[in-house]
Amino acid sequence: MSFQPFVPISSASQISLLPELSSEQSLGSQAWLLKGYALPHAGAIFEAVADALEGSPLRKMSTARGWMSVAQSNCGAYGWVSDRTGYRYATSDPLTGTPWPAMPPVLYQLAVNAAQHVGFGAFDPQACLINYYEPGSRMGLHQDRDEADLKAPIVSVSLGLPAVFQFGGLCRTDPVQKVGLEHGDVLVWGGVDRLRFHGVMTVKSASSPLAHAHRLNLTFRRVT
Ligand code: MD3
Ligand code: FE
Repeated sequence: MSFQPFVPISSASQISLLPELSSEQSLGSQAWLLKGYALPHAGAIFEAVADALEGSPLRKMSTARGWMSVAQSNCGAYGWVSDRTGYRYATSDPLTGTPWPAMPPVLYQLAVNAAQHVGFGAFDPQACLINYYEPGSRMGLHQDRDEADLKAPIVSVSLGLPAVFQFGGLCRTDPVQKVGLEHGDVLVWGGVDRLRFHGVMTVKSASSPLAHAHRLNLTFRRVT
């Protein structure tokens, strides 16, 4: 699975002049969308992710119900893995048999800062799941509940192609709110919103040849 790094279209100096691009939206009482929060760091994030993927490449994992359409890898002390027997966190990459690449400082710091920005102090993420969507990829409605520490927040960074995120309730059948996620957006959620069902609708290809060709999502979690 190849990873195509891409250059940010706008420069950081242009972005900082547009306060509306870094506004925060509240999605729940403890869930926030930080529009454009990661934009100034997009280039550095792509480089850091490309480095990590040299140690642990992208791969499509299997589940009890079939193959995932999203290609994934991890960096950090723990990585989220799935196979036909279920989901778990592992300290080694089952593909290489070696520990996951270390979490690059630029990724760690971005996650810590974003959590701090909305009031989650002292977030110390141990796992960064790298989700790579090609057009046609999706992530069905699910809860993130494989972590022993459900008190810590989760931070997710979206880059590249836009997607429609589904933000549901605590029951699978609760109505979902649809939220557009764009290049540079960061989501932070925890507390009462930590176990909400969520998913990503099928990613559409870009209409412009100058646009990004894939969607990259980084999800930072405390595991133990
Ligand atoms: C809000 N990834 O890897 S991240 C996942 O965009 C995952 O690739 C999605 O869900 C992605 O598990 C969405 C944003 C997100 C994740 C979990 C949440 C938002 C959430 C849990 C509760 C509330
Ligand atoms: Fe999730």
